[in-house]
Formats: sequence, structure tokens, C-alpha cells
Amino acid sequence: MEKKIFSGVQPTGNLHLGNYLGAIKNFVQLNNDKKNKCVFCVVDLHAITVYQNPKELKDNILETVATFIASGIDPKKSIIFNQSQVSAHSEAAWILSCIARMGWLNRMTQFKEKAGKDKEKASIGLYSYPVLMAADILLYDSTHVPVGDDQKQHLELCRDIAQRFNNDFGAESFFKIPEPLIQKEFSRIMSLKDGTKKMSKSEISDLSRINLTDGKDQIINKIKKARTDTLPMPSNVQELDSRPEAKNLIGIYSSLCGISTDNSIQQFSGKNFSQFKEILSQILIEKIIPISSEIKKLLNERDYLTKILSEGCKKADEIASKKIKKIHEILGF
Ligand code: AQP
Repeated sequence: MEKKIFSGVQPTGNLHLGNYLGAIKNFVQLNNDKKNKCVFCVVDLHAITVYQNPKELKDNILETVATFIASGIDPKKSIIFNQSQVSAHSEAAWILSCIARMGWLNRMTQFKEKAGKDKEKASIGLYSYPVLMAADILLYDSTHVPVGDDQKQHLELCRDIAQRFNNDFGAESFFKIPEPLIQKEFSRIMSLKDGTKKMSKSEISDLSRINLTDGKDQIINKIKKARTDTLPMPSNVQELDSRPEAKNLIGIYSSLCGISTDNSIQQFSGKNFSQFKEILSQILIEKIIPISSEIKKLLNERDYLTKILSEGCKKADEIASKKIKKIHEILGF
């Protein structure tokens, strides 16, 4: 069956190992399957739900495209574009915000986490972010959405919005009901400083994450300083439940090597963390440095990156504006 894939990444800088292992690595595999039609979006409208410096945003948009290409997404095969350049996204988000219910959005845990205690000061965009995400996905009749585990709830909301629209307007299967594609293992990479917190771009400490632009020495230093406990390496999977930092580092190792957690545990059982960390650094260098070098090279080719976006925008606009036209007809505009 042909799969229609849609996913997005925010151009908020510091793309990291979590974004790569949780999402982008999966994008590359989907891109490589001839049967799939993939759309990968740089979601700049999502980024402005919190303040962005305009000059940095411009650079980060190109850096996100560079990261896609450096990781192995082929712009001839997949559509790569930025959200703000296809106006159908903003329009569909408004329309769908009239379908989504306050009660549904009130349950979104990411808003609660990101807004923190000061909800009154959060932007309305941050609150309605999942509605824009639903618009992104539904405009392309997407059947599958590869995301990290943190986006699962937003995808469920997208399915509810699609179903409600179809029911309210008697437009059976007008919006396709998309399936999440979430990796069973390693779908949430945690901070190197706290195994209970997600690795994230906005975390102040750079030591909490491996950035996809980090060099060899930075990787070695960050892994050396990564938090662990005082026990030797675990000898079974059950032990990981109470040892979040060990679980995270073993998860990163397993994901990079493409092996199971069990297999990694057997390799390192009883050894001390410093031996494991050396090997982990080596594998990170092997996998991340080629991407990091390619990103740096591509960032000197701004015209090339801009051309990829403008060609992608044309293709995306063609699909999305047709869908908006049909939405207008259904609504009676
Ligand atoms: N730590 C993570 N582990 C696994 N997957 C992750 N993703 C993000 N962090 C992790 C996945 O990466 C894709 C793109 O994410 P995004 O750009 O939309 O931003 P985000 O999820 O808000 O990422 P951050 O790093 O957590 O940013 P901030 O700090 O700004 O909140 C998504 O598929 C996401 O699941």
C-alpha cells in the first residue's frame, strides 16, 4: 500500500540526537522506500508560538533543511518546504480551530509542560499548536505520521478533529484518519543531565544534549560528563526501570547500533560506565560526525538550500490549495 507520510520539525535551533533518533532517522527510512510519498515540513509557524529572533529564525530554517539533507532525505524524492510559505496551513488551522473543542485542548500535556506555572502569559498559539499540527497533516491526506513519543497525544487529537469534521459535515472519509508511526523502542531520548527529562532544544545547558552540529571533542566531553549512577552497568532489563540515566545511555547506544536493549546489556553487563562511555562516544562520532560535517558544508550553500525550499513550496502548495478549495465547498463558503 502506498503510504502518504507527513512530518515536521521546528526550526528552533540546536537540533539534537533526540530529534534524530526519535524522528529524522525514521524520515530517512521512509524516504528511501519507493512506495512512499513523503512531505517533510520545516514548521516555522509552530516555532513562533514562543518568541523567535527573526534573524536567527531565518538561519534556523535553512539549518533544518541542511539537517534533513545531511541525514539522507532526498529532496528529489520527498517534498521539503517551510510551512509559512503555504498559506493553506494557516487557513486550515483557523477552520479546524472551529471544529476542535476547548475540552480536548485542555487535556494536552505538552501545553501544560511548556506553559509551566504561568499559563496566563503563554501565547494563544502555544495553546492551539496541536490544531495547526492537525491542519498540516490533514491537508496532505497523510496516512502515516512519523513522530517521537512526545507527539502521540497531538496525533490523537488530530484524528479526533478529522473524525468530527467528517461527521459534522457528512463528508465521509474526506479527511483521512492518520496513523502515528512511533518507534517501539528508543522513541524518547532523555537529557544527558537528567534521565527523567526529555532531551530538548530549549534546555539551557548544552551539556544536556548532543547537537547534530557537535564536533568530536564536544561529543566526547558531553558523554564523559553525562550523569550516571554509582552502580556498575546493569545486567538485566528490569534494572533499567529504576536507573533512568543508564536506561537512556543504553537506549542511545542500542538505537545507534540498531540492536536490542537486551543485546546491549549483555555486551556491557558488570563493566563500569567509563568503559561503556568510551565505546558510546566512538559510535556517536561514527554516526553523527558525517552528518555534522555535511550540515556545516551545506550551510555555506544557502542558495541551494533556498532553492530546495522554494521548489518544495510549489509542490506542497499545489496539493494543499486543492484541499482547501474542497474544504470551502464543504463548508458552504
Ligand atoms: N528527546 C526526544 N526524543 C525523541 N524524539 C524527540 N523529538 C523531539 N525531542 C525528542 C521529536 O523530534 C521531532 C521534531 O521535534 P520538534 O522540532 O517539533 O520540537 P520538539 O518536540 O518540541 O523538540 P524539543 O527539542 O523538545 O524542542 P523544545 O525544547 O523547543 O520543546 C518530533 O517528532 C518530536 O517528537
